[in-house]
Amino acid sequence: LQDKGLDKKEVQNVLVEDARTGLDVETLKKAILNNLFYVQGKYPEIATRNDYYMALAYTVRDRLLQRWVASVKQYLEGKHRIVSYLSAEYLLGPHLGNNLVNLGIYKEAEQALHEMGLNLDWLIEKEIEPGLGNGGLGRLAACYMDSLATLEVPAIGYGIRYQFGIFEQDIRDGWQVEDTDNWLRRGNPWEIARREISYDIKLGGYVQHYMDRDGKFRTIWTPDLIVKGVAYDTPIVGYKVNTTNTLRLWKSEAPNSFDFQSFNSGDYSNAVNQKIICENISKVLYPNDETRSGKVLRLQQQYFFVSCSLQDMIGIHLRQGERIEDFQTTFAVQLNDTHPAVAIAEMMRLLVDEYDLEWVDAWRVTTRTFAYTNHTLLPEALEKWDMELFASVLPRHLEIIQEINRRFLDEVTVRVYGDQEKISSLSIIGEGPRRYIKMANLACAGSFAINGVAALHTELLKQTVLKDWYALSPEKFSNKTNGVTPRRWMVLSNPKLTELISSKIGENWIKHLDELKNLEKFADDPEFLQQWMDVKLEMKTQLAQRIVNRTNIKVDPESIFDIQVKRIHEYKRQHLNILHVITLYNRIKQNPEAEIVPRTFVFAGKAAPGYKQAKLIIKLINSVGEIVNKDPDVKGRLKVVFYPNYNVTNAQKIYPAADLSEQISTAGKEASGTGNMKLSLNGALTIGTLDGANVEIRECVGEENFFLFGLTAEEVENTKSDGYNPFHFYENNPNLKLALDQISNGYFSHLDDTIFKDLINSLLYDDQFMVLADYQSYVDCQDQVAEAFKDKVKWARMSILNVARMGKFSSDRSIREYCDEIWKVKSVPVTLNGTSSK
Ligand code: F58
Repeated sequence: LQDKGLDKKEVQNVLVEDARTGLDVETLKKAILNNLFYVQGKYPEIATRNDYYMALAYTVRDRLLQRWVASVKQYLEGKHRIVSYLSAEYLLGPHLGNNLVNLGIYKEAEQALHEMGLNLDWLIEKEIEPGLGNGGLGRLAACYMDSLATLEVPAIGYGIRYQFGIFEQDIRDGWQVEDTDNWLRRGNPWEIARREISYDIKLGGYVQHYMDRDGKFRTIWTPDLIVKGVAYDTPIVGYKVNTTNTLRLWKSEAPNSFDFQSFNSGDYSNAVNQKIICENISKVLYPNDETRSGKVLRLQQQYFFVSCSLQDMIGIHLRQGERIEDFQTTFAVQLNDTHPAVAIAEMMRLLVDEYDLEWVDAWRVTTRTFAYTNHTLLPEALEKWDMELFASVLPRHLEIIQEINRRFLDEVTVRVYGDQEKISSLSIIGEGPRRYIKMANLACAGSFAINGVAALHTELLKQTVLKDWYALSPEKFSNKTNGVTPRRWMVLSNPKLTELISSKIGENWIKHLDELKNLEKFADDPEFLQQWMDVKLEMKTQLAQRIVNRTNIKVDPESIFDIQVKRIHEYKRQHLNILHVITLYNRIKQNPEAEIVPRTFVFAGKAAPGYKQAKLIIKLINSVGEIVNKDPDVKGRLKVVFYPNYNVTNAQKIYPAADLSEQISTAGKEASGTGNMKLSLNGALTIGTLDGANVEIRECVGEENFFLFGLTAEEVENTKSDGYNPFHFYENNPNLKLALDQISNGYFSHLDDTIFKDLINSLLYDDQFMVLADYQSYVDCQDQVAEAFKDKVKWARMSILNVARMGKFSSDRSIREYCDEIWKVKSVPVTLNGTSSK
């Protein structure tokens, strides 16, 4: 400090509460006007809604900065192991409301704005969410960042600052239409560009080896292209603690020194082209779900963010005065699926080529640093890279992977006594007409821990896709069932239910979700039951309003809100749900007086732009809706809604209004699911298969509070190996036959009998996902749902018990398990003005 001409006292004074840090209503009001003036350059009379949003956002950011700086300082002063979460996706959702909740100043901000004649919700809704993820995997990363901070665990999340996040979905004539997500168009008050933190990343080119004067082997990698990664930091504050961790996202740019030659030689357009190529790397999030083709840019993205992140971590480690050999004492690095798995090869390259470590020493560091989470069992979704493509982007890493594989297979051959099948299953390099690299195998070989994301998923991993790895190193395997943060998914999104719960059991449950248990004793209290039903009805009424605004469909808040919101995928079986809708519709048509419990079916979710069947499912939902919603015989008893552009913002409005949560994937296909947890936590009952975390949810809430149907994972496999014939189900089930025939012959599509042909054919003659096999069991189960819903009080009681027993599914619990069992890290409370929490 003295070097910089600063007095220690002066610097510390910044931390004393002042106009930029105070949390009371008066100070907040002053700060908002101050920021309106000094940041937006406006006075109230001419300020726009966005100006006010920005003024409030900067007011909140000032308060975060104080905690953020204190956290960084405290981490650097002591010797603490830091969690480094590597994820290609973070589906954060809007920051403003969440930061107000976690800072504990939501009410104060609301009051301050109210006194200024403004409305907080109106400003919160102005924020464009950062949709830097596809779905569950990206959202899990965001929940985990929240829990790490809340549990006061030193952590950095590393990822990519995509200029365009997940596409925006619009529905036109029933079809999905994609639009680009220009989320940065109004600026981003939540990030700080750290231009001084940047790294050069090499791509392509060739490798040379030589022996230096001291007889040491040296490697030179001469790239085709160098790109620069610049750090953009976002603070992640924990709930009512000072701890504020960093989410560091990398943006790609052209290096400063860039293309002087072309420029000097007058080749201006080439220089501009090269700049564009560099900027393209962090341009757009790939929307592919589960299956994807080998795209060079995707591999470049993965390597780009992983290399920036590892160089950054090594820098932090060395600046602490530590030896490179002890890297793993400073960082525990979690690989969120295989997308960052190239980190294992990059770590070896950095240690061996740049820091001169011997191979065995480098491998020791690497294999004590990384841990790998698997998120899928679908074999077609396991990442593979064509070897030639890989070599064209990362020539040095191919050599390193080959060396890792050579040494690894030497060891394995002895262990499996030459069993060729096992050796080729464990090999990191796949043989065939074209050779390829198996990223899951690289991740397993280079990690000290491997986990699945739900109990069933971990068991199936051990029995199927990672069977030989489990046999080789059972001690590496463990289960870490997913969880969700109750801050965003209850306190922020469902304030009414939050308040009702807290009025009975206090507020402790927000940080200790197990305490929801204490609600059980109120499950028979008539007053509480009534309040519970009132809150649900109010949330349904609000959603009904949004639905009519967005889709023009009028729905009845008293009907069952039957909700399936998630990515559209055949394995998630939105088409099974729609077959049930058609079945109810047919009951009405066959007997208009039939007793039908009114239902509103809400669907939402994006289909990968290149996934034909998924897009056809969206069209089918809308086509069925068009007929059912308008048919006078239905008398409004059934409504089908496709709510467009499912994202975090919309999810927050949908979950609180759900009565019934559809978790109907083919058993054995959904790794865990997290929407199942959020819906249940918000008081919805689940209709579901024994898949993913549904199994554990059912165990917790009790089988009497869970609507179970369908084949088990084992039965699915047996049915398939016995020669499953979907056509047989079609022929022998008149209701199923009728529904499928109606779809085929154009009943829902203005007599066009061609549109849904591919979908129907795949169901009748292939049906990989057992839709027809599970149809009757599903319909029967739905009949039980309808029957149960008739008794509103009984339903409310089930709903309360359900919520009371969801404590396990907090991401705090998941993160505690990762900390204790994998990362071996402890919390480090951050003090501010002498206290560690609000
Ligand atoms: C999801 N995977 C699982 N992948 O499907 C879900 O069961 C689980 O709850 C969740 O992870 C969290 O563990 C998932 O969301 C992706 O979005 C990938 C993005 C990159 C392309 C391949 C799919």
